[in-house]
This record gives sequence, C-alpha cells and structure tokens, in this order.
Amino acid sequence: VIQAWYMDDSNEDQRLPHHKDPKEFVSLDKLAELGVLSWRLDADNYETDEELKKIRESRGYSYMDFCEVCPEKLPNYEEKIKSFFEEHLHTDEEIRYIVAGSGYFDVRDRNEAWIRVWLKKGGMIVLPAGIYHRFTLDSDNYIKAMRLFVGEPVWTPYNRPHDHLPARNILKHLWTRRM
Ligand code: KMT
Ligand code: NI
Repeated sequence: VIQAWYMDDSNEDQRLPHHKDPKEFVSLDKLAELGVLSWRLDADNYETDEELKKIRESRGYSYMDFCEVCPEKLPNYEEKIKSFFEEHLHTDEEIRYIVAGSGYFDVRDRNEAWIRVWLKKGGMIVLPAGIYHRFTLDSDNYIKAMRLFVGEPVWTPYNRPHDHLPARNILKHLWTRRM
C-alpha cells in the first residue's frame, strides 16, 4: 500500500517508477524522520473507520473533500498534471488518503535527493509544511484521494525556490534536531 525508494535521475516518463539500479528502498521510519507520516487504513470503510476518525481528531483535520485525477473528473486535466509535478512547497501540511487508484508523491530529503513514495488504495500520507515535493500519476493513470486540512483549506503551491518562507525554515530547523 505504501512503498518508498530513491529515484534515478533519468528524464524519462514521470509515470514510470524510476528506481535506482540496484533498487534503494526507504523505510516508513526514515520517512517519518523527515516529517513524512503515513498510515495504512481500510479504504473500503472510510466513512465509518475509527482509526481514520482518531487521526482526524488528534491532528485537527476538520476539513475533508475528494480529488479525483482523470480527464473526465478534473477540469484542466493536462494543466493540472503539469502543475502537480512542478517542485513546490506549502505553508501547511499536505494530507492525502488514497481511496482508489494509486500515484507517486515525490519528496526531497535533507540532501535534496528525490524519494518517490508510492501510495495505493488504503495509503494515507502527511507531507510536512515546507517540504519540497511533487505529485504524479503512475502508469495506471488514476487516483482518487481524500484531502484533509486543519480548518479552511489553503492549497497554494509555492514553486521552488521559496526558501525564505517561515514554513521552510521551521522544517529545516526541525531536521537539524532530528524529527
Ligand atoms: C496535489 O496537491 O498534488 C494533489 O492534490 C494531487 C492530487 S491528490 C492525489
Ligand atoms: Ni503539494
């Protein structure tokens, strides 16, 4: 449901896995040290799931909607696909829970290397405020994700470079203290 690995540096199709040779996987514990949290949940029962409820309550995720990425459901599909894959950060957490399909959330580690996080149905991820990241569909070309947020959502992406934002400095400070 959730797997992560370091990416190669080829410019081939973004929807391919882009493993290094040999493959270099990253554990969920390592991701957590970057502030990238993840859970495996029961996506068939998200409406009644107590575990999801607990996460939402403990982290204050009051807002919820769904984002379905396919040409029929997403207005300006091609444009959005491009902007999702531009390296950017947010001043708040990016929280996604995959209820159908799959996709890649790429995050930059402390040394600027790309880690590709593959999420499938049942995978939930929190990207910390200030982390540089991007998103792409995989070769199955479909994802439906629950989007969560603390209070009124702000989806603004700040494309790289945006290193002067407080969110960026706070994250870097947390990294020096090991999260
Ligand atoms: C984002 O912010 O990159 C997205 O919402 C991508 C679609 S959610 C799987
Ligand atoms: Ni984002």
